Amino acid sequence: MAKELKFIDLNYKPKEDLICLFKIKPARGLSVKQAANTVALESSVGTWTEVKNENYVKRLRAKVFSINGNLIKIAYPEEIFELDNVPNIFSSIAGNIMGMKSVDSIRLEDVSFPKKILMGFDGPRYGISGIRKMMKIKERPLIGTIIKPKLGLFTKDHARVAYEAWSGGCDIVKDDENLSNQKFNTFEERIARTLEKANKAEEETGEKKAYLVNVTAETKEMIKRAQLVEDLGGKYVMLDIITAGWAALQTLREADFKLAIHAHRAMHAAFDRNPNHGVSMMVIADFARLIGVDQLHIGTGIGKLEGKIEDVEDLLEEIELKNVKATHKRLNQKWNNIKPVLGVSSGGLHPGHVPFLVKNLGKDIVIQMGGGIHGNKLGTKLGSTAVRQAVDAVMHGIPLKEYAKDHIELKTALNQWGIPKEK
Ligand code: CAP
Ligand code: MG
Repeated sequence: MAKELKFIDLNYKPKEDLICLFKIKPARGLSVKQAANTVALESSVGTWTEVKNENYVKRLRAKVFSINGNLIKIAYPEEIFELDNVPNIFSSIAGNIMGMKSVDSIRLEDVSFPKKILMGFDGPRYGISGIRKMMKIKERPLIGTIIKPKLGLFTKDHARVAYEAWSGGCDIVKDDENLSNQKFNTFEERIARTLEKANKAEEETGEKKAYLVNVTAETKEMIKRAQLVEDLGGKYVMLDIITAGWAALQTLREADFKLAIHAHRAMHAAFDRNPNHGVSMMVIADFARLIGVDQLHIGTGIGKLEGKIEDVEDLLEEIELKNVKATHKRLNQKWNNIKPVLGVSSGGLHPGHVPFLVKNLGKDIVIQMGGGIHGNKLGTKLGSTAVRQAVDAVMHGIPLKEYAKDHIELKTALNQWGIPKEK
């Protein structure tokens, strides 16, 4: 343990630094200040003992400039990073420190990027307004489905289910996170056949229909697959950004396809579920926006997966606003030219959840239902119609129960799953 707290400077006013907000629980016998010093040291230029040339690199020290109970803020001089290399940044700010003995637990709650880092990235190609323009949907939430069963369908059935969903009223059909290039449903055949159905549904309905195929794979293969999507006239690709990794997301975005990127966050909970340790979803969302996803899963606050609606609202602000204001658990961020990302609400949703989602998250979201569409007793097509009806009802300010009286698809869904009481 360092005797002098050289990495604490409570008078420091950050300028062009990258700021991190951490929640830490010091190990027994240590104060928050001592533990914070160790965090700043290990995540910048220091190690467990003094070494030669320390004076030489002094200017690159990270500085703990705020301590508020267990919440500490650390400023990292931008010079210590390769500015356009996200894996490199994570190796410092969420690297060794996550396993240090001097903290019982440590959670990176938020990060705020200085201008120089923002300038190294393009952010989303389309963002909310670009997606709305592409899909020709002005105001209402976008409606999406995930093909279910999530694995095992043969390609022709996958394409048929997609077609039914589009015909019934979905705008977006996406692969599930664990579908890639399995024998029963290979990538090449799936993209070709499903895009054919998207075109057919577009012609028949006069609406835009998008297929979000999962290109998650080793990076060269990922690029090959994205290229094929572009060549076949697709609009979107989907990437499992956590399992593929930050470098893969950078590779995909920097390849500069004309495709929108839908970011699935499978495995995020390994980092963010423990409220005292790990990396928060806020941080994941920040880097996803910085690199440039167009859509990002942010949770529901009501469906099958862990997460409070307040946290989902905070996340939505983080990815949508131009200027994000600090709260006790969040840092401010000016996003400059980086576009807003469209939030995706998904996981255990059914039509009865639509009023809650729009009330709490607004209209600039994608509402996604897998089971809540394909599980409808009337089947996929009418299951999609039921969601569309729920969205129409909410957009016209009509209670679902009333709208369901002369809309049998919605009525069926509500009979199956009900309308949850608001907490
Ligand atoms: C939803 C889903 C999505 C989750 C991801 C699933 O299906 O396809 O992957 O929503 O979670 O596999 O669970 P259902 P999140 O609609 O049938 O639940 O959005 O929280 O990242
Ligand atoms: Mg899924």
